[in-house]
Amino acid sequence: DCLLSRGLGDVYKRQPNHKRRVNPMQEADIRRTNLSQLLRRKRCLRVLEAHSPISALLAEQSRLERGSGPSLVYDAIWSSSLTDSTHKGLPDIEILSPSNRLHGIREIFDVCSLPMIFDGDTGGKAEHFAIHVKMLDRAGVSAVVIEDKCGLKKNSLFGNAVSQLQDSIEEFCEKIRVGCANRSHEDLLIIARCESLILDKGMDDAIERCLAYVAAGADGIMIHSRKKDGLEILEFARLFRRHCPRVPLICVPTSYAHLSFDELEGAGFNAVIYANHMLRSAYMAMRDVAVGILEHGRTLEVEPRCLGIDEILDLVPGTR
Ligand code: SPV
Ligand code: MG
Repeated sequence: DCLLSRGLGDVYKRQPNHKRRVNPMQEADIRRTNLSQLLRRKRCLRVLEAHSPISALLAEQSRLERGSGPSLVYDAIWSSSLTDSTHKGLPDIEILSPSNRLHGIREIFDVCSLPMIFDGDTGGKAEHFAIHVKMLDRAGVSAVVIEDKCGLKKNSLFGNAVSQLQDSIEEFCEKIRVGCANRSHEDLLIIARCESLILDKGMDDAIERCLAYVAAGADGIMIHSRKKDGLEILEFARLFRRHCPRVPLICVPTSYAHLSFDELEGAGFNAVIYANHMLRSAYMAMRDVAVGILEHGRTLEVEPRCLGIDEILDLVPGTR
């Protein structure tokens, strides 16, 4: 109990050089539990994508001190199917299974104590999802999000520009029930992601589905939208809250990037996921640096786009 209420961050801080006194099972329990505790404690969580140990370290170390009020930090990391696939040079079409991705997640967990929300794509076949839930549970993942699509999954931000199929409410509810039945801890949250707005099925369809998913046992809802003005996401939150005032509600403001965290929190969201920004920013800098060295025949001009060697040495504990 004492360990759980302190959380992993504090356990690590007390251990010089990240030497842990907790055993791996305790560690997985603490990490898994931290997300549901945070959701109870805070009105809205900030979640940043991490696709590698170094990006996870940066997420954990990022802190904005403010004169008054508590400093701002990220509460959790998002394991994105888009960035995990891209990082490996593969398309975001569910080609990496959760068991493939767990190798990278264990490396992340070795250096970062934040809880993780795992993007589980469609969850695959219910029989596969049952096994993947057990694996994620054992590793200490805090939440798995599955989306209500079926067939060959394509990235949501394509919308109807590519062929994407939505699952039936009945089939998807069954997958949620299978997920819930196969976890050994209720602290592993099963979150249902609704793609009705992505696929232009309308607000009524989105609300009907989300209510069915909650009734089937989903611990929370992720609602996704690719509309740039952000109006439909705010409207969804308003309508959903009428039916479900307390069910955790998550959004991914990639398309409606002008909406601030405070605005989304005010609209009733409980977690805001910045789903791909660590990968996009890193690889933009890499692309420019690679071309810049060719262009200038030296590295002087690209140095401002690179982290200083001193900063790298400070970033990774145990380097000095
Ligand atoms: C991801 O990050 O892989 C997501 C969010 O699923 S999106 O790319 O917007 O579909
Ligand atoms: Mg994804």
